[in-house]
Amino acid sequence: MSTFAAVDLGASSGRVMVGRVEAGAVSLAAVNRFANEPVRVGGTLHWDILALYRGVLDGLRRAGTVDGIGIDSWAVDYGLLDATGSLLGNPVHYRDSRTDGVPERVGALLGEDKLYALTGLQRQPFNTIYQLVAAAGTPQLEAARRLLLIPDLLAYWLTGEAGAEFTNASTTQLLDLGAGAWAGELMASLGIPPALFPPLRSPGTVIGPVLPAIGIGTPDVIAVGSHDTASAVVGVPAAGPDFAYISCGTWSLVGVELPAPVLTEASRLANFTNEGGVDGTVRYLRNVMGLWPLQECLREWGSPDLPALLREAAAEPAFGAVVDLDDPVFLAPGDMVGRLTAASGRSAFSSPAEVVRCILDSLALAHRRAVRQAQELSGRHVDAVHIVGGGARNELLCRLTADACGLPVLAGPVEATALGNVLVQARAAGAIGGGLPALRAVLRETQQIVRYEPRGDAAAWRSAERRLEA
Ligand code: ADP
Ligand code: LRH
Repeated sequence: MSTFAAVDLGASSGRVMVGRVEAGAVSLAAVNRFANEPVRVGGTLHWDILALYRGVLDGLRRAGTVDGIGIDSWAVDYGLLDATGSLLGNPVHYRDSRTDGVPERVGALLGEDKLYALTGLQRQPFNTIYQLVAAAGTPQLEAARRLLLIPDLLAYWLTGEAGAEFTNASTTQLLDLGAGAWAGELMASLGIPPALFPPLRSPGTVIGPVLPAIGIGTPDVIAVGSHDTASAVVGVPAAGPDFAYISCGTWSLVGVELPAPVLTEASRLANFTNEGGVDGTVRYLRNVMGLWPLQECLREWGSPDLPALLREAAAEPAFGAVVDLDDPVFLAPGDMVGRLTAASGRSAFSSPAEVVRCILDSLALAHRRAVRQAQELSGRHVDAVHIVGGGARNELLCRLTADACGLPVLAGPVEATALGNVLVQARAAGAIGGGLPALRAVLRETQQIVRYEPRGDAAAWRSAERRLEA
């Protein structure tokens, strides 16, 4: 039996899990879970990176002897190191407002179409490219000699080895998609020093052993799909190629897996992204606002019991209020109920359950739109939608998504990201063989998956959709 530690840092929480791989089976157990609570300092929203690192170390200590460690996290954010390798300040959170107006400026300078042709990436205000343009001229950026994305930063602290794992590098909008290399000219044209970026590394390569001084033994740290969504897509238990996935947590990442990017004008205008996947695949997807609005409401209400609230929401009438969750107005933290109320056109909601129902009906509508668009834009027909991540625990959302898409929803695994992380390590260590279909077959045989059949009323969903378009 081989044992691997998966470090998975999500926007709402982090965990260290131990995956056991034996005779074509995989099992997973959590050894540490910790909250990921951003901190606003001097008007800027930061990640508490040392608290996260402490959670990682505590978890690795509890994991005991392992054959490998893989790290994945949310995309786009980075730490800057000075010439001695010291971290220059806390990484800034992608929801910080420092990039307001920057994408428009960069787009006007370089041409949105040219940027899309080169990088294949969606335009999101938080892309690394815009964060770096926003930070231009700051003493911190001037002093920086290295930029490391979050999983690469943690791997650097554990091993002393600096590098940039490919799937996460593909989310920066600074990668030349065709060449599979950093886009040096693009960086230079924006005054971003190309020398900041370390060499790329592929999922499945060994980064190096943990430094003995850390005191957790010296297992190898292995590069996985270090973008959490890349690992989540590995962890989708699909039986063939004709599936859509929704990696549903803080975000809903909705799309299909393709052998080659889609770079059409229609794709660019729909803001679909071509992110790098494991084994040379393309994650062709759209960022849908996901469970973030719900998380923010729960925070506002003082963390009430979620399962109880979801039961109440299930009893609320459908489509009482729907909002367009793709609206960037919902991106920033704070006053989510106020923003939902304004967008719904109502004067007020009468209860938290009504707000939750509005969020989930609206999220199911956004899932429907993105699943349809992914098929139209890519030409890939799908016959099922897989929901993985924390959202797979939300029965109401899974049911509404099946109804909205008019397709069966297969929900689970909840920890698809950690499983994808473990399987890529296991393959690199020779504990398991095969391509993505073989890894997914292991998941189908060992993980719990719940099936939701679509029910009736297609007309009701069409009319709710029209209400949003009006
Ligand atoms: P991230 O990786 O972005 O931090 P996760 O995949 O961990 O996100 O999913 C977190 C989400 O899972 C929460 O926002 C919450 O809505 C959902 N969730 C967690 N537990 C439950 C539960 N018991 N019932 C329904 N939904 C749940
Ligand atoms: C999900 C995620 C997503 C990115 C966002 C910044 O955790 O990695 O794929 O777009 O965070």
